[in-house]
Amino acid sequence: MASEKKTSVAVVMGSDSDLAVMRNCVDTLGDFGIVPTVRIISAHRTPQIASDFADNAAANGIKVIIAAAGMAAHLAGSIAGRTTLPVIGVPMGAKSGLGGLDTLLSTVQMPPGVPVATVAIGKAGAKNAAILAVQILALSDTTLAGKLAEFKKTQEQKVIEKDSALS
Ligand code: RP5
Repeated sequence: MASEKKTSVAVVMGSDSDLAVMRNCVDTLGDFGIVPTVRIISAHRTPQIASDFADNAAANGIKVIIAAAGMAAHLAGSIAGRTTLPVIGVPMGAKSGLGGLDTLLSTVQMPPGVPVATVAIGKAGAKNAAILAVQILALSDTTLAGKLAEFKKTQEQKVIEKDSALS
């Protein structure tokens, strides 16, 4: 089993086939200076490891868990049921021929009392999961809060420049 590094964010995914999309999440966290713990853990194929991960995450120093899975996606929900840490779910797209709608619904439709903060399907969601994790951490980290403000400003400026280029 991969060792747990002492970082504030864990990025877990159900399969190595999710890795190409989830690189967008890891890279975006990197833009904010966060090197996450990255794990391949499956709610269905490695259920005991998934349980152990969830049970030990807080004690291992994790503050936010990002969980990505495809098809009948239960990884984020099953982790959320075993921890008080915030869990962000990333639905993986188009593995089943249903375009990711199956995955979106199985990630977002959690019963009351066990929230999973679900982002968009695929690449956009992978990136937004990272930004949402940074926003959570920035509530108690002024350096991160400053980086977020800078990120927003740069993003805005890029759109303004594209708009100006049209006229
Ligand atoms: C899910 O099943 C994984 O998260 C992946 O998105 C999907 C298919 O897995 P593989 O068959 O590609 O390993 O559990």
